[in-house]
Amino acid sequence: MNSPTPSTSAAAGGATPRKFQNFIAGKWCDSVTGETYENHSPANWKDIIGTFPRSNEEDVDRAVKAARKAFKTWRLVPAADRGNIFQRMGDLMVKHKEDIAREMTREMGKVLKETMGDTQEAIDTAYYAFGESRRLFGHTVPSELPNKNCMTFRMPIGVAGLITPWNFPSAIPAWKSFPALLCGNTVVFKPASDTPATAVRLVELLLEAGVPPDAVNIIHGSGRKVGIPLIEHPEVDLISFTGSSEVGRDISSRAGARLKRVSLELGGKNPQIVLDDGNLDLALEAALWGAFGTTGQRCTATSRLIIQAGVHDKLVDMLKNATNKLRCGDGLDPKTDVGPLVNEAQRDTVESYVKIGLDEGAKLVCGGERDTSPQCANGWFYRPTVFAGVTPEMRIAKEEIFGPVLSVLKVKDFDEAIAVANNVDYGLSSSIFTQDVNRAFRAMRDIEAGITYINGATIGAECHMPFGGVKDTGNGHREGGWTVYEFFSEIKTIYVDFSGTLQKAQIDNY
Ligand code: UN1
Repeated sequence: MNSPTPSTSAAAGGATPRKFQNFIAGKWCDSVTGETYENHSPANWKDIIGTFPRSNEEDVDRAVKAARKAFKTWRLVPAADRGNIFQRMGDLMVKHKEDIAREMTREMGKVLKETMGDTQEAIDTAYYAFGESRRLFGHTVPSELPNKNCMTFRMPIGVAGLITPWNFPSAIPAWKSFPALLCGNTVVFKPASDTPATAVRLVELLLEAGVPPDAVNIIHGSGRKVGIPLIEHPEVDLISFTGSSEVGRDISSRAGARLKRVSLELGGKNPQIVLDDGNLDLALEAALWGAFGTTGQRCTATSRLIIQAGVHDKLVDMLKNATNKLRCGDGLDPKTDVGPLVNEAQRDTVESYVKIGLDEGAKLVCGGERDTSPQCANGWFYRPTVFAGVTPEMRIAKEEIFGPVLSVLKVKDFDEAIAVANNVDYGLSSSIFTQDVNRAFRAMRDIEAGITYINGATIGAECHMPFGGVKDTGNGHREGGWTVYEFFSEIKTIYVDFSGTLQKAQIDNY
């Protein structure tokens, strides 16, 4: 939770902070607990974004019951009509794109160019949902018996519990809730407690676009008080979660014990490989963007740079010069390259990993400290950090840090690069810089990851492509693209017999 250390009794400028509410059963309301928490801007502790309900399992129960009731009618609305709502949603988000992005930067810190991108990803997801509404295909298949047809339909499942992170406060809730609703499910949404205001904005726009009020519910609060009751509620049919592997494991076991469908999008330790024949200028740009974009707080962030020996020293030198020039500051300031960490705990984690790296004997190339520039005085800023001389068994080479820390590993050849890339428990994104088509294709085949970029950064997935990872990064589902529609619907198989006789499969025809 984004609570400040210094005293912050008033919002910047003295204005009373906005009081945000839950949206349950078609009404904006406080939690039954009556308790609230404040959320502060990570770039400036004195700026209070608003107060938000600290909800509990009673709020969850009311929301799930409303969503269950709404499911009865929403599931019967023609998919194309549901789709039209997402066309309007896309149009509304286009109209409000800049305000949404500005509020998002204020709320979670990343620079405006990136929050505009985050909002654009949600817009693209809305228009994609509109298109998919007319493409929820099933199959028609010949029967093994005469005068009989076989086919499948995609059916809505029920109530979807969506638990989302703070690093993509528009895009990730959009890429879960739009397909969930489009497929005819209803939604109970628990946003991250660091980005509740962006989540409220999304729900307001969904309502304005025409989603029926009790088909979408939002509940603010902690994972323990809201997330767990949502996962365990008997009337929630499916869960979609993006966050850490540790929390994902817990969700999986709770959902598994109740035989619920669950999609998990978890951690990463994403490698960018640069071979001797790679374009170094592009590789540098990609590494900076991949490692320090969103202040390194992406599941897809580049956290390992695996460089072949022939270009290692040169690229590390280029990286050092370029990283030292990056300016930290408020993401709304056009001069800023890198915003703050989202909260104090996140900065503490980064600091502790830098200490671990130093203790393990890695060589600090640059960064490794808080940013003490005047514009960083009241926020959770940390200098973009590069470690060289990192070996595959070090913790900074294996564990997800979720901050602006890049570990550089030197390798002798392509085979070693792939072996090092695969030497982690995660497998979300990956990239390789090479001009050699044979090596590029071997990398596509051999890197253990859900996503591989050839001559690109590890970040920047497009909304119409499957998104997700292997190993501890997930449980086999893919968000984004056509595949997320498979998660949010289930297949019903239909047999139509027009023979006028009772035909018995496997008996009458043999
Ligand atoms: C995440 O890293 O948590 O590919 C999501 C990207 C974005 C989504 C990232 N489109 O970097």
